[in-house]
Amino acid sequence: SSAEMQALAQEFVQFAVDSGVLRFGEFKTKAGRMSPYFFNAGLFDDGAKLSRLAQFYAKALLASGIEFDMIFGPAYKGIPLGAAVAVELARLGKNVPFAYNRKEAKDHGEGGSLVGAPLKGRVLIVDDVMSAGTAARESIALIQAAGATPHAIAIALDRQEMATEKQADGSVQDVPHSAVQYVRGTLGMQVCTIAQLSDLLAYLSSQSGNTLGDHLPRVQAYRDRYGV
Ligand code: OMP
Repeated sequence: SSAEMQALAQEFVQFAVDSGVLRFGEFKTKAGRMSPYFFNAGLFDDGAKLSRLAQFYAKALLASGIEFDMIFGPAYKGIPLGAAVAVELARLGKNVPFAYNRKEAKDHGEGGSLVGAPLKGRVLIVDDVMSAGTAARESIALIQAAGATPHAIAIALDRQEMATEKQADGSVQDVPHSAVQYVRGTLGMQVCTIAQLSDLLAYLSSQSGNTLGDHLPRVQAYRDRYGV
């Protein structure tokens, strides 16, 4: 139910804060925006944290009802995420093939930039965060180039901010919808998120009276400027 998903999202935000994955301060995002918060999935950096993270993805995925034939974890951060989710799903009785890519093509040995199971059928991309949508576009293009179907994306955090789009002249511009809305609406893919910016705002609101709660106005101001 949606109440269960909201509880899961709150539990997840707490877990990310406790793990030092979700931090507050001043950070520059890939799209060049100055953000008062940053989610660094690389800091789920021991076996117990990675295992718990995978359980969150698996719960959100099962609740979403999204069907898929295999998992793709985009380099670099998506590789351990996709692997961990594949392991957790197998543990729950849903064993699916798993693949990932290299950023640099290899010129010897197995060759090519894809590793693992052949990309085919309905592919689920497992990644960390969606902001402006650049990372998602790259994964989608890669799956299409391999002749498979980019069917769905699972991410831990949807930052719910304006997507960017490449213009005909090569420049990059903000557009008035989020990357997730674009992936769902224009590309017709399914998107599964463990938590989104609105869950983070709810969490910070619940922390009023302590130092975490003090970050609320800055995160709200960021949403007012870049949010959708
Ligand atoms: P987009 O490609 O703009 O959607 O940004 C997503 C990517 O930005 C992620 O895959 C990360 O590499 C990075 N990122 C984070 O990891 N955490 C954040 O809180 C924000 C970003 C970001 O740069 O926007």
